[in-house]
Amino acid sequence: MTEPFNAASYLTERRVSEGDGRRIALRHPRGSHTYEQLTAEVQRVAGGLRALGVRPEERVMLCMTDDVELATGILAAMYVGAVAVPTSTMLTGGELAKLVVDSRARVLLGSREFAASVTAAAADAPDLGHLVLTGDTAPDVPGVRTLTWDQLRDAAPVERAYDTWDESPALWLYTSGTTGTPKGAMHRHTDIRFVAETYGARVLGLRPDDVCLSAAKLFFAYGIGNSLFFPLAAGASAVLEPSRPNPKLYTDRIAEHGVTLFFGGPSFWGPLMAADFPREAFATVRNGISAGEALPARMYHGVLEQYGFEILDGIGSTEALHIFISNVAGKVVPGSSGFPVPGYRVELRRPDGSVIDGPGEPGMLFVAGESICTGYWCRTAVNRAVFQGEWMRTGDQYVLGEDGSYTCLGRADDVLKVGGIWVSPAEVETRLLEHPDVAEAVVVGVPDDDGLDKPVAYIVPRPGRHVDEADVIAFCRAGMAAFKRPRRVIEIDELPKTGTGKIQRFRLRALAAQ
Ligand code: 3SK
Repeated sequence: MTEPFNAASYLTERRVSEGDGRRIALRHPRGSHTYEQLTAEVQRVAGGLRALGVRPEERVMLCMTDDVELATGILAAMYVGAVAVPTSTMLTGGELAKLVVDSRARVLLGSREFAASVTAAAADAPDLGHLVLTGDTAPDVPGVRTLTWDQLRDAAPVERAYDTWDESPALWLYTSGTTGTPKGAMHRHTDIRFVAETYGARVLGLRPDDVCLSAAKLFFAYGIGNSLFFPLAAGASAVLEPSRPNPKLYTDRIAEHGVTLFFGGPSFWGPLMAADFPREAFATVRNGISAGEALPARMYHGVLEQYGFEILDGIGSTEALHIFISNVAGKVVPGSSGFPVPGYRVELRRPDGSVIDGPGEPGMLFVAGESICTGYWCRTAVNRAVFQGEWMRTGDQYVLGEDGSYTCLGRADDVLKVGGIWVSPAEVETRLLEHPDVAEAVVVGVPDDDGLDKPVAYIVPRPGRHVDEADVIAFCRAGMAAFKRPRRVIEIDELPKTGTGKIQRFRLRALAAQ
């Protein structure tokens, strides 16, 4: 039975009606927004979207920096019953165009910093009607009506949220997979309330005096929970930082705003430890939170010793919307992902599908819980493999410890997580094969000194040619988002293959690790 529920209204005007209107919801480079101001701004942007003709369930894509416009754009799309689709700001115009086309977005909202990529994407998307850009000028894009953010928010506000149901689609988040083609994980309004009431309330214990700061940006599932869903559901506040995460800047923001919950990942904690800031800089932080990749135990101990706060590592996924296994304050098992979050069930299964019922035996991690997405948009074959009844196959190998904690053993397939972001070897290999010197290419993940995977490319050159590492890396950077590039390029005469011609990636991983 579906119930009326609108997640944007739950995160904004509910707080006002419950007496929190004057509390600060968002802190950002140009000041702050109270819950009253945030609600009014969401209603204004919602008015703009409606004036553009956006209909319930149509997609509104956003490629924007973490700032008020992105937060209000996401909430306004949901407020009018449309589907917010925040996308990575690291994509090239070509990569972004594929998402605009796949989602059939009607409107694309972009920050002026990304004018080049959003304009290129808009020019290549037949279903797109409107492009809105922050800043003073709207670019010319044939076949698309363009306007500035100020023009968008100039329409009459929408003063009542659309009557969505808890089951209505609210948010799509694109995630990369083995095939190299990103898939849109579809989330409902109710999923947002569920993650806020489970992980946000019961693991992090968010309270109105909390101030959240996240190194993971809002376009990630991890970031949107950290910077929008959890703080707003609790009447707390979020610091929005448009710049790329850098330990010095983020440490300054902690002092400036009295941050209490500090969200990052191993690729952020490593440089933070190396930077050697004074311990007092973190005096207000009650917990660090980590996800994206398994947190090496040495980082947990190092940050605790050096800066005095405990990091709670967890595992989540874009498909589950947020973290479903997590460590808990005061009960951390360093090196593990922790314990199932209340509201979720997890199982480890053998290759034959039987369930492992005790500690010590590794298995494929499955998870069940209300926030699991309804599926990937228009991807039936993958949906049938990944979503099995109420269970989702995560693709991660885990083992249960005697103490009830779960520890990650790695991926069951070839996909890599680099700095917490999925990278599809197939996609990078496709780009490498476009290089004039490359005959064959294979990309594997090779752990660095902290055990965190970095992409390494093995290349068989065309006859009479050699590959130049710097040139190949620059070629990748030019054609795809920079985070996907190989960090090393190794020339090889022949790739190791099985008798049936299948590439033996494990041999290349072992070779690179020597
Ligand atoms: O990578 C993770 O662990 C994660 C955590 C929260 C939300 C989304 C993701 C992918």
